[in-house]
Amino acid sequence: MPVTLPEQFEEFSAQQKKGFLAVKALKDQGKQVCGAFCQYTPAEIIMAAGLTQVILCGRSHLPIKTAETQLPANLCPLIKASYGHVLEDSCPYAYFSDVVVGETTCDGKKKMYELLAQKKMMQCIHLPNLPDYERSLEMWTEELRAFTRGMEEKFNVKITDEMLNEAIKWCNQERRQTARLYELGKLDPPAITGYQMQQVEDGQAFIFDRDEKLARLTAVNDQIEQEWKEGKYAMEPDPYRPRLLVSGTGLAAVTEKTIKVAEELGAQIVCYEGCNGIAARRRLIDEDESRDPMVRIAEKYIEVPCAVVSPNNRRMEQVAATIDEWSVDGYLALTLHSCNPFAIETENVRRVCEKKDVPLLHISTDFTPGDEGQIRTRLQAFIEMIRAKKEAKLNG
Ligand code: BJ8
Repeated sequence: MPVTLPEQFEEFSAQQKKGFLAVKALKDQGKQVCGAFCQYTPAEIIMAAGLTQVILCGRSHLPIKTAETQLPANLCPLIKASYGHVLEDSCPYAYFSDVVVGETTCDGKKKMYELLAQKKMMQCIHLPNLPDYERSLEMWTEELRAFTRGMEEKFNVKITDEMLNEAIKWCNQERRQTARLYELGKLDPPAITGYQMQQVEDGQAFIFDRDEKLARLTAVNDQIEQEWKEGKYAMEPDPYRPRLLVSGTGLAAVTEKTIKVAEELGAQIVCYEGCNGIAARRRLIDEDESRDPMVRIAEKYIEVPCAVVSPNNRRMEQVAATIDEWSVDGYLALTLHSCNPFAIETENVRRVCEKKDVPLLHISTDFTPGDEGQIRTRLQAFIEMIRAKKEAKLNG
């Protein structure tokens, strides 16, 4: 019997709006807020400093016009939307941020941060470009120490090893639960859709009470597992349903016209890969307290499989392993207009997929609705092709 689990998923998707009030309540209580854009942001250090982390990535096309008064039109929509919100004071999370963490990822973001620094207090982290270069970890650890000192000075706190160890344990618990959500995508018939995964994933970022966040993530996983065991599935059993692996940044802004449509057209999104994907979630921080916590934090974040590092071999290994483990039939690469790192790297991902005989569809999009029809047509052709291939294979 299919089940949609409507209430709990809607609750998560409504969380962003509730988060507006929650962040204001935090400020009313005198708490400090740290805005961030990127998976390289070391959440453990921010937590140890006593700040609440909020996500500032723009997800609407509305502030883009304002941003284009200062930024080039042919820039990634995520950068323009994020900056436009700050110019307009239209994002409460940016408005209430006491400090904004930037990171030297892509050129567009780096240069936007220079402008942002004239509007908000910022602290930038300098990333190594070559993640596996032997001196990179050393440099990156020192960079995180400098970041820690900067937070200590700005907020007049002392960040101890004990505080970092506690934050490491808490963030690991959260990672275990979000990894568990993606693990549910392995089940066949589906226990959860990719759209539902996104709703939970997106909504949990706007729950600022740590205990509540962990409890709700655990509860939703437990419930989905239990309902699957009772024969309540997220989709009807179908041996020919194409199982898709998805990658992309700024997904929250494009989920409705891509992921949701792919599943309406008969596919199932079984997992996500990339900086926010399964491998990053499974990669916990070492909890061995006899070792320097800063080194352990650095070891984790240097492994973020982002296209801004070169070469990004780690991501290619993760794509290959995820295809096998999740029995993937097709790969959906979602990139944003003018995002060169991910658009170019998609060619390397395509080569990995070819070796696995997994077709790849690359959709480059932005935050406007103008390409919805074209995306639907392309997804339909892709899903029909995979379905026919699967039917032919299973029927000999
Ligand atoms: S760790 S993926 S969150 S940088 S889409 S702004 S790269 S031009 S978002 Fe990202 Fe951190 Fe990497 Fe993850 Fe630039 Fe591309 Fe725009 Fe991007």
